[in-house]
Amino acid sequence: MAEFDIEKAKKEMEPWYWWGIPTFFKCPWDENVSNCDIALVGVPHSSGNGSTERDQHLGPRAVRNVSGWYRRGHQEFGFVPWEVCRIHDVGDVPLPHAMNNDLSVEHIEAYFKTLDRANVRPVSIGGDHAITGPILKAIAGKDARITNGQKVALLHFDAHRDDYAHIPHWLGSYRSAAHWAAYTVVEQHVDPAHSVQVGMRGNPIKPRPDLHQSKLGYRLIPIGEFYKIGIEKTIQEIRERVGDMPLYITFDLDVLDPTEAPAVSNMEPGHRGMRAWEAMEIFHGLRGMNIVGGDIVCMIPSKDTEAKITAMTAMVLMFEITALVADYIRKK
Ligand SMILES: [Mn+2]
Repeated sequence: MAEFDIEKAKKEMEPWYWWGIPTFFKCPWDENVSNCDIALVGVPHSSGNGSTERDQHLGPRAVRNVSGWYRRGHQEFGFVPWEVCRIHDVGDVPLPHAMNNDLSVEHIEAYFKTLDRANVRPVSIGGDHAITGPILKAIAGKDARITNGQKVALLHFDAHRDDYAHIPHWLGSYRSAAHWAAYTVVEQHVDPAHSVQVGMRGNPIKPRPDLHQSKLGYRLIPIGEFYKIGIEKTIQEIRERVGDMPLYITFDLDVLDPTEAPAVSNMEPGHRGMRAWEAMEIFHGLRGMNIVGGDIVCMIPSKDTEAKITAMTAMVLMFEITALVADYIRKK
C-alpha cells in the first residue's frame, strides 16, 4: 500500500467547501466568545412569527452548509476578513423553550449580553425577525459596552416595518417579529432620529394614509422611493442620518425580490423587490462606519430551491456585513 500522510492531506483539503465540519465560512468553532473579535452566531428561533411557515430555526444550519464555499477575500475592500481579525463560529444560541417566543427572546438577550460583556461584535443568522429586539437590547443602550452606553442607529432592510405596536400580540407573542422595531425605540436602545428603514413594499391589510410615515420617527425609504432616488442617494441619506453613531444592520431577506430569495417567511411577490446586488452596493457604501453588528433573518430553508439560492444569498450578505465590521476593526 502506498504511504499516505493523513495530516498533510487534511491541510490540502481545507479550502474545499464540502470537506470537513460545516462551520460558518469554515471559521474556527470556538464557543468561548472572549477568544474572538467578531462572533458569527446562529439564532435558530422560529416562534416569533408564525404567520406563514415556521421553519426559520433551520436558517443557521442552511447557511453553515453552503458558506464554506464563500471563505473568500473582499475584492472591493482589498483585504481578507479572516486574516485581519479573529472571526469565530461561536455556535447557536441555546433555546430550550423554543416554542415560547417571549421566553426565548429573554434567553437570546441573555446570550448576547455575554458578547457585549466581552466587547465582541456579533454577526448573526436567524431565525425570524423577533431575534433582533433582544440582540439590540443586549448590545445597545445605557448598559451596553459595545456601543459605549449609546443607543444605536439602525439600518433596517425589510419589506415590512415590524413596528406594529398597535397590535397587542402576534399569535400570543408580545415581543414578536412584528413588534421589535417599536419596543427597542420605546425602551431606549434604538435612536429612530438616526435610523433608516428601507425597502418596504406590498399591500397592507387595510389601505392606510400613513403607510410610509413612521410614528416612531424612523426615516422610511419604501421600495418605490429607493428606485426613484437610486443607490448613491440612498447611501448618502443613510450616512447623513446615521452620522457617527454606532450602527446596527438588520436584513430581512423578504426585502429582496423573490427571484433571489424565494425561501422567506413573508414573501411579497408582484411588487418589485430589491436585488441582492443593490443591497451589496449599499453595503459597500457604508465602509468606514462604526458597525457594531448585524443580522440576516427570516429564511425558511425548507422552501428553498434545489440550488439553495436563498441560503446562498443570505451567505453573501452575511459575508458583506462581516467584512464591513472587520474592516472597521482593523482600522480602529
Ligand atoms: Mn422583518
